[in-house]
Order: sequence, then structure tokens, then C-alpha cells
Amino acid sequence: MTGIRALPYPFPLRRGELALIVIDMQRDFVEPGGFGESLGNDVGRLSAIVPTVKRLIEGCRAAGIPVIHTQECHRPDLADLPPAKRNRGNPSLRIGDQGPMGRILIAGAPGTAILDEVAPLPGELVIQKPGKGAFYATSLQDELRKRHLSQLIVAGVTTEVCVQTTMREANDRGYECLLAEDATESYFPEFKAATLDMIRAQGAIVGWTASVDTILEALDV
Ligand code: TIU
Repeated sequence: MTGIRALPYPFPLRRGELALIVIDMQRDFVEPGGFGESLGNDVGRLSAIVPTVKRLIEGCRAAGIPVIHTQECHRPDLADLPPAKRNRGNPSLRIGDQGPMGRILIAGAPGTAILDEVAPLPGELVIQKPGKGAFYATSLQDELRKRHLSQLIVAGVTTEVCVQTTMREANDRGYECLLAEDATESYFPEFKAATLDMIRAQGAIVGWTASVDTILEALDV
């Protein structure tokens, strides 16, 4: 078995069944003036990982690994936005409100867009998701089944919110997940560290973690 050097033990790579999923690398979370900042966060931490996420995406493309992107967003009529989510945290700007980058987290708004540096290529799958997890109310599982994919490298933001939720959803559905340690970030460094620890604790109870360099080396790129 070819493995990727990972924690807590080598990731059991089956290359033909592997995809990269990049979670929510959107202007609303990474740039000033968006949803992340409206929740009171300093978004500076997140922009720092963009070059590393880009390197992982480009490496996977070069290795022939399918790249899937997600976007957290809602319909313009807010039909897929529960009031409990819209009102949470009493933010200065709520989802659906007009912000400096258009309507916050609404499909098609400029702020909802994936950052240019890590934008999907034509033909790559983009999953628009109304929840934190990428499997909730989306076609992701069907799309993975169609492509016979059973293993996911996971990257993106934020580590303990949409990334971790997606990994837990994937784990329960039978997917093996490897989190790219330096291609994910949180507004809270201690939450990122705790998330990495809890994912790989108890013999990879949720999944594995490895650095981008290690992952790309294992993929021979
Ligand atoms: N607030 C926060 O940390 N994250 C989100 O709202 N969404 C994602 O993680 N994508």
C-alpha cells in the first residue's frame, strides 16, 4: 500500500479514488468588508494561506487529482437561509444584507466569489452549499459516487467551522479525509490547533493531517 506520511499514521492512499476539496475560499471570509469581518473577526490570518492553497490546487491538477470547490452561499430570496442562521451572533451585517462587496453570502454577489488566486478552472466541480458542511442539502455525495471517489484531501476555511463540519460529514458517509495542515486556517489559532488534534486523535477518529509539501511529494509533483 502506498501511503502519504501523515498523522496519526500514514494515509492509505488510493490514488484513483482521491479528490481535493477546497472549502469556501471566498472573498466574504478572507477580505475586509465581508461576512467574516462582520462577525467581528480579523480576516488577516486567512489571507496568509492563499499561496499555499494555490500550490496545493495546482499540484493536484498537475497530478491529475480532481479538484472540487465549495462556496457557502444562499439564494437571493433567502429560501434556503433559516432565520436561526441569519440572526446568529447579532452581526453588524447579516447574510443577505447589502455589504461593501454586494449582498453578503448570496449566490452571484461579488463577495461570495472564490478568490481569483484559487478560482476554479472551467470543468471543475463547484458545490454551492447553504450550510457549514458541504454534504448538507447539496449534490456532493452523488457527484463523488459518479466519479468513484472515496478519499478527500481537504483544504480551505475556516478550519473548525466549514472544514471540520465537512470532514465529519464525509467521515460518517465512509470517506477517508486528509486535512492539509497549512492550507487551512481559522480566525482563532487555538481553534485550528485543537481541530487538527481532535481530527487525528483516537487513531484518526475523523481523519488524517499532513503538510502540503508532504502531500505533493507523495503525489510526485
Ligand atoms: N465564521 C466562520 O468561522 N466560518 C463560516 O462562517 N463559514 C466557513 O467556515 N466557511
